[in-house]
Amino acid sequence: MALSACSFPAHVDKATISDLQKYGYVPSRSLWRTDLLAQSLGRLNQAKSKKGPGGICASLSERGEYHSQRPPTPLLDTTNYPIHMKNLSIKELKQLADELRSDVIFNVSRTGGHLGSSLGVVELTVLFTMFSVLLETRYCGMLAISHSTMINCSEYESSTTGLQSYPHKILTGRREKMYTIRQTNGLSGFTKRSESEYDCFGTGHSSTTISAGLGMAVGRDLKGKKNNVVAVIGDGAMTAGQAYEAMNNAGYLDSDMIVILNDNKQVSLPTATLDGPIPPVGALSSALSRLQSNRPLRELREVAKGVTKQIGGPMHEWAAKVDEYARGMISGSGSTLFEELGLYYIGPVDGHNIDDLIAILKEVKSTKTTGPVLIHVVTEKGRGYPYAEKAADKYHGVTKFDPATGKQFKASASTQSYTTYFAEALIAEAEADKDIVAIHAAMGGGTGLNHFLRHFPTRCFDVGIAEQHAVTFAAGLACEGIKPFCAIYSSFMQRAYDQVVHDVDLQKLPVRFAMDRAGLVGADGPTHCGAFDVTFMACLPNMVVMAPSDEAELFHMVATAAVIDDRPSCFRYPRGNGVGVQLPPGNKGIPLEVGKGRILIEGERVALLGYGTAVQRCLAAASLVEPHGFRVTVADARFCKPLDHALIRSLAKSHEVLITVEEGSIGGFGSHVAHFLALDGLLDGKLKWRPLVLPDRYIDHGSPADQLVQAGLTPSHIAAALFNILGNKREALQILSS
Ligand SMILES: Cc1ncc(C[n+]2csc(CCOP(=O)(O)OP(=O)(O)O)c2C)c(N)n1
Repeated sequence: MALSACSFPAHVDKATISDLQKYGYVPSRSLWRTDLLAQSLGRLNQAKSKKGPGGICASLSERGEYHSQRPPTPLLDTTNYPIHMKNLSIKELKQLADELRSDVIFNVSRTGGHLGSSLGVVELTVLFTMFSVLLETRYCGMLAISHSTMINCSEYESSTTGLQSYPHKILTGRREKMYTIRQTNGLSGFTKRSESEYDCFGTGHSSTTISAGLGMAVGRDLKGKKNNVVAVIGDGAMTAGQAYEAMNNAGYLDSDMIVILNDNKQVSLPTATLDGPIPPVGALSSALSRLQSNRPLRELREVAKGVTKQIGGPMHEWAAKVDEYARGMISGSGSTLFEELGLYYIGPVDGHNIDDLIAILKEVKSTKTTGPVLIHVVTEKGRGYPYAEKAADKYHGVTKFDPATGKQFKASASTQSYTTYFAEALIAEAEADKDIVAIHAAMGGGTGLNHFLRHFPTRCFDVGIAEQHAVTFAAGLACEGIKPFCAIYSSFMQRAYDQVVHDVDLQKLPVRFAMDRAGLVGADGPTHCGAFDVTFMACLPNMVVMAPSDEAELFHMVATAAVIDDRPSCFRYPRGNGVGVQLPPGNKGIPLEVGKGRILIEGERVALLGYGTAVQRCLAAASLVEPHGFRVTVADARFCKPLDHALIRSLAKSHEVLITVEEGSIGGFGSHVAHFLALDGLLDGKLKWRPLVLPDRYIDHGSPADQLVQAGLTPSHIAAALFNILGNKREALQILSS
């Protein structure tokens, strides 16, 4: 049964609006009055008590009304841009939130993507979008600054985490294109400045919002503008050092801005959790929980704040002391962590309660020159969709699914992911060597280390979203003779580069870096693309840099890294599944000779020298050219540093053409080969060398196959390059057009 249009408002408590109006809180078609926060909250509490527990509208899920068909969304159908929300009442805002939630669920069920985070911020999104319009803003943009939300407009600047941007996209003119999300030429899964004027900052990597928001606030002040800035940051994102650097600076600069801490008690990415919901890591999370349980003190504080503002003169000073006292008492439970950094703390607030959120934002907004304010908002990941609420991973990222049953359609594969093979290889090494430990930055599922954790609960460290700390922490462990494997996605490793250089490589400490998601990553797009790791790792003097060409090689490289104990090492492997080669017995890799590659096919005239899984495409290219009468050499470099000079010299001397192939940016493996060839005089004769690398631009999200075509790195492209260099233009064209 499809939802009927009239079923939407039916769940909204009709008492709410009239009660609020009766208390003088809500003029019929406008939200804003100048009530003080404490008064507003008090009234809302009274109003809520007439509504029953929670005081907020029942969601569709509470009525069990999710179906496989698109749900009717009468109000959302007339709300394509923020301006269309201008005259909505609170009741209608609640209905809009409900419809928005059902629309997000339906859309994601058709495309797959990030669901849980978006469901958690539906009310916040509606509210911020509304807020900006009501303040007669020129333009408003809920923008994602990775794990945070901000509105950006003449009155408001806000950003939301990239993963949380789906409701924002729907309310900012992109609803019609939601079916294209994360697909080739479709909408991005994150906010992106080039996609919409409503995306005022691009996101993908976490914890950037407060910094960007502060920059926007100070920029506004310098330009003499009056807009507000709101930055929303997740409790996970709040575990990163950058958030504290930004708060420290915000407290000092004292520019007006609002930071919304979106606390859903999930610090680490909850994907691939093996044993049910994972408790949030880190001391911050416990501090936030204590704040939530400290209700009497919160109430005292609200009272104190109200008193402070209502009275002046000596009494005001007294009230200010009460306020301070309330803060001081709360400080025992951790809230002044923010206050001591100079942010005025308000909270915790139910982030699904539109009434309370409005009251607070209105109050903060109406107060002139507040300096930075932090509003601690409590939300639930997966909110309103029962299957997500119940799931250990809260449906953080999903494949296509049936909204009626929540059942995801997962394609079966004959091989496992490189991620899983890495975990299996490391477990095998750690079984043999008790000094081996594993470290990840809030990515137990993404890195496969949840499996390692199961085997070795005391030897696996989730440090929160803190790549910089992860690397230096690993360096410290290495100082004590521990053998740390630091598993960090290639693109997230960018954030920890100075730590890799200064704390690890310079001191020649044997930290092993496992860099997952190397190369193109498909739907996640350029923010998560592992393009640069070979370039930035191989230029470091002490680093051993390797890349497996298949899953068996990955096992061997994990074993190789385990035995390299006098310097740092790293290896990269892609998103996706293995190619189906035989694995080493007992999953135990055999250490490789460092700096030695191998020849896979002996041929003539042309040598294809691949690095990493690009070797597979070299092999496929060799098969493509064979029917044309060419048998080419294919070699697997295995190491970018140290390079196998003997292998390269011999290939260069015995072939007319040498083509290096890699899925990485310029400056990587090919550049190291060229450097060696030039210094060795091997480019002074007849040899033709050509590098195939990722193009010097960012490749948008899309299917992996489409991305590879855009990059010019398919087997056909390699074969065509080969024919072109040999002067066989016709074959080159043929192969590209077939
Ligand atoms: C620098 C960086 N490291 C790791 C990630 C991977 N990641 C994506 S979401 C996430 C958890 C975010 O938690 P939170 O900020 O609380 O947002 P939520 O998804 O819970 O709303 C992580 C670790 C990332 N996006 N950026």
